[in-house]
Amino acid sequence: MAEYGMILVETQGRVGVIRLNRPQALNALCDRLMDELGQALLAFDADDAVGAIVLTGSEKAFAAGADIKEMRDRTYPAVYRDDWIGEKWETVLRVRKPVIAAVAGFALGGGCELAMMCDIILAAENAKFGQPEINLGVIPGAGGTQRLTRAVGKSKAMEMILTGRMMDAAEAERSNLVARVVPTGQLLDEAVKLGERIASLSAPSVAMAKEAVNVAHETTLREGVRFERRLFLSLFATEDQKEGMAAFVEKRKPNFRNA
Ligand code: CO8
Repeated sequence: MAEYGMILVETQGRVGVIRLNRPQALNALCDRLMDELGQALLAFDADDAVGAIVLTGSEKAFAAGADIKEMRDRTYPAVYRDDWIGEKWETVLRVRKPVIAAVAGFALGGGCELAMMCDIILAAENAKFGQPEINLGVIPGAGGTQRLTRAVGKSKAMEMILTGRMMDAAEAERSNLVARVVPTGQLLDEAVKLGERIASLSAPSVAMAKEAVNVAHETTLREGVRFERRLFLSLFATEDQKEGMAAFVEKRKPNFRNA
């Protein structure tokens, strides 16, 4: 497995685990970290032995945002020319396998945006989510105004983005920002367990289910349902559909071959 300087990467069973590991800066998302994260995500996505990916940080911080020290002197012509955000920040959106964000501690600014780009957020009891960019004289830049609003609704998103207020884990669960809250010490185990469950299922149907849910954010209901139907019907071309339904009828566990 590749060696990285700012992340730790391992597999636990069929789950690829990426841990952001820049403790002295609360996992602030500098360019190098984002490059490494992108490489690790694409490597797991290409690895047939991996069925789901968990992205996590430390107990104190998932990530306290983009690196303010690195960002402060950037100029508009340079960030525009380099397609800074698109290039470095959106790799996670290209991953076809499910990505679970396991969030403990701070998920602020770009950290909250990164978690929201993942497919499922599991929160530890000590998690804190926020978009504090307004305190720095800017606004969210990696999708925060859009994804937070879709997740929690306009009023709460406005309040958080206009004031920088943080939301704790209980509020995040109530507001549908996260799937579930778990005890802080059990976060990684719970995330890996969830990843294992997903990885045990048929990979083509998992990938298509993810794609179909994501389309709900991008299109009308009518088009979305049409898209879902096309994917649903296409799964009848897989061996796993025959196996899954035969196993049900024969009252046994399916043996999916991802084919
Ligand atoms: N960038 C750089 N360094 C950071 C960051 C950050 N975002 N957050 C924390 N650090 C550093 C601190 O500077 C400090 O380093 P040092 O010891 O060298 O001074 C170290 O981490 C520990 O931090 P604190 O001493 O501040 O720890 P506290 O426990 O007292 O406070 C907080 C924790 C509340 C999380 C506090 O650190 C904080 O407010 N951090 C900044 C949060 C923030 O504003 N995030 C938004 C950043 S802007 C952004 O994300 C825009 C994204 C746009 C899209 C992406 C484009 C690339």
